[in-house]
Amino acid sequence: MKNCSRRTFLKLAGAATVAMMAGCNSLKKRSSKPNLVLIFCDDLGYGDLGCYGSTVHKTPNLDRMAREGMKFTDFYVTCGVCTPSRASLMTGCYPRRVDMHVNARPEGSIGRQVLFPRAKKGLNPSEITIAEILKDQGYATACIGKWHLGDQPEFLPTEQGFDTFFGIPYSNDMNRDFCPLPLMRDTKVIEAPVDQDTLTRRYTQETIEFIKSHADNSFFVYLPHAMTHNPLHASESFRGTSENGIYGDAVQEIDWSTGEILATLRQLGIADNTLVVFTSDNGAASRWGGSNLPLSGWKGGTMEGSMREPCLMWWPGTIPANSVCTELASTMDILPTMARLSGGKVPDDRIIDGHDIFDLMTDANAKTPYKAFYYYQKEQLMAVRSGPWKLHLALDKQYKSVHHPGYKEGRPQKLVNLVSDLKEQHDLSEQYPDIVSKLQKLAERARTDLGDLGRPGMNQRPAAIVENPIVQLKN
Ligand SMILES: [Ca+2]
Repeated sequence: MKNCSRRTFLKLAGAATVAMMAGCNSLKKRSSKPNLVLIFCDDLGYGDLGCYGSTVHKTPNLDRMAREGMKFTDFYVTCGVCTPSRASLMTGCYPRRVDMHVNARPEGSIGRQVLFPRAKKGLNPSEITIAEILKDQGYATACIGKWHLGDQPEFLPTEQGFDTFFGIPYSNDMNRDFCPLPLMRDTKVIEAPVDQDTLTRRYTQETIEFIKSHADNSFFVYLPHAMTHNPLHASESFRGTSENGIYGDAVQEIDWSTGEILATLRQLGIADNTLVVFTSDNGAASRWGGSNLPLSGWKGGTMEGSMREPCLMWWPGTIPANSVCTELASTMDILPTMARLSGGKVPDDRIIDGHDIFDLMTDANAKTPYKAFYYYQKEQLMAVRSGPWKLHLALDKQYKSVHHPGYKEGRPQKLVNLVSDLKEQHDLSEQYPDIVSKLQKLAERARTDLGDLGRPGMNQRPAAIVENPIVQLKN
């Protein structure tokens, strides 16, 4: 009897130990902070993925990511070109807020909308980036890819919250005689000009290695691809594989890359503790083979095709599978959302424009936190959206284009309903004067807050200017 009792006791004790261990494990799992992976393509259009309607690109991995996660239909960037769009992603603010809409070229001209090699300007180190918030929460942080928020030493990713940087400091078409396109590791150039055919593959390898070496801790990988920005490149094994030339090959290699990253997370058993976000910095450009269909407009403008992007979010067990979010969200929301998930805080000593959208990611009935969304081009307020309505504002004059400094003639206002008129063709301003007036009031609020052409905003913060930039990239 005693023996039996003892055996029973041992058995029970053993079971209790197992239960306790299981309890510890699940507690550990629940309380550990989620890993965060942010994949940011360059100039990839709304219509470039199979799950967004592309018939010329095969994207089985991204299509599977959409089936296993959430697809956003109304996900915006804050500007149709690289630098301002990335400034928003990193800070959670409109580019106007952080003064990253207008660049300063080495010679001082402000004709362009993005930073050029040796620019005197960069994202002010006093801004608080996503990486800085996550680093404070104990995350290992890596930037693997294109930075484009300043190439001077004080602006590089390693000064903005990233433990490591492997990538190019600006766009892949900025390959100049005086400065061949550099591949950098942290603050050092390791190859120039970089062999661009290899970039997507090497970024993927670096990402997988970083994930593997930090699988036991919380990590944040920011992976801003060089593709599909012109000049287009793909590695040998992807060349000629698509029905859409080199552009399609590059898209398909990005699809492969994403599949490899998700497979790594599954193999390591950390998929259910990792949020992966996949999106793009602006719409496809008109000339290189991309598609923004069914939207109108191209990169560089304020039509939907320029500023609305494909966006997939994947977190098995947390984000419902095969779900679609049609509410308005933006890249500015990534910082507040990731801050919350990490247990960190959104900075409260400054205005942050983005919102925590965890509810949108997990609750089909959640509504957008935006009362209004603003479309700026450079420092000019072009349009405002509220609900389904978008008002293209009446302008006395407007910027010519991304590549041509100067102004062209103005335009009359145009009110469109984005639900019934995705191509923004039919002006309804005469039928809905009350809506026009409401949107004009919202626009005026933005002008007071953030400014407009020739009108300073009240709540802008300065970018940093370097008077005598060090040309540290020239080896
Ligand atoms: Ca871009």
